[in-house]
Amino acid sequence: MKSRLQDIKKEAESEIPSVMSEEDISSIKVKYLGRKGILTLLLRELSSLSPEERKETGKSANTLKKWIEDTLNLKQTELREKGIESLKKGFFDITLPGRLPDIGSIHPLTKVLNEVVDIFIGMGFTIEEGPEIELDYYNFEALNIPKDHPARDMQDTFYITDDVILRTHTSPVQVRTMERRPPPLKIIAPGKVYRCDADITHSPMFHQVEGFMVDKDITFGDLKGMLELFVHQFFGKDIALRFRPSFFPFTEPSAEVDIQCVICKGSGCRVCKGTGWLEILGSGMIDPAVFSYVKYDPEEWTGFAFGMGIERIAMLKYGVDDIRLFFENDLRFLKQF
Ligand code: 2U9
Repeated sequence: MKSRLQDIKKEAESEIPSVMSEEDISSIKVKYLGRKGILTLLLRELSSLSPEERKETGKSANTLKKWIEDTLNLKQTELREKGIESLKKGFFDITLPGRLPDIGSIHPLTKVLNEVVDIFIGMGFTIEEGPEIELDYYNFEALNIPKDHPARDMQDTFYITDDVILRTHTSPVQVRTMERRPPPLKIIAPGKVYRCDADITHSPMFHQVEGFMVDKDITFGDLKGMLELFVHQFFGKDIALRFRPSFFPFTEPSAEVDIQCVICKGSGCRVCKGTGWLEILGSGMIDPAVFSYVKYDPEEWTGFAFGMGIERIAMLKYGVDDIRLFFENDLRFLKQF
């Protein structure tokens, strides 16, 4: 038994100092100290020895048992500390939050378009839509735009054939609506329009919202009231506006609307070119010639109309100085809205 103990001791001393993992530690524990472990079995056999031998071998066996237990405990502590050190070296911070997936947001033009539309819905207007590929008749002819008008030029309009074009404004929607429905009408026409033009304030495709109201006894006063309400809701109650005489083939009289510069509040700056005012939309009383095209009696019905470019309104509201930023899809720009 003495020599068996010697063999166990030799084996333990040669293999325990080289353990590399927690798995090694538990399998060595089982091998020597488990219920059927080699040292456990030897300790059980001690009772068969004489008292003298039992005392001597028992002492050596218990010393070996303690050495195995202490060495394995030490090894376990060392391994755990090493593990933490190697985690630290790899800068692995388990408290960092995980990476979130990119989440989309409403495009600033959609946001502004929806805001404008919502304000007019609040005043009782309803939405009408129409085709972006349009007939010359609805885009120009029925809107009293003469054959020699510069807007009809190839330089300004995208032609598909002689009679078919990409619409240059959403006004044909109103003409089509009047053909389908008798007055009174109170509609807005939002949508994409196309013009052969590109620089920092013009894009070949842009968005418009046009409004249109036809009824008995509609006056320029109704137009002014509605547009004032719109400006105060969209830009703020403290923003002044003015109506400046203008000309459009489809409205008479016509006016352009300016608002007090939203940047300098009227004192003059780079954005308003020192004038203190910014042009935001065009408007007027519907020309009786337009009513004649759709067989509305101009003696019985009057109406007003207005139109605005959404990109321009968005640029003024948010101080954006280049229209192309809306179409480049740079997330650093889009995330600001
Ligand atoms: C019908 C009759 C009249 C719509 C109008 C304007 C004035 C106007 C511009 C604003 C900036 C176009 O995007 S823009 O370049 N629009 O100035 N639009 S009155 O008048 C109509 C529409 C339909 C049947």
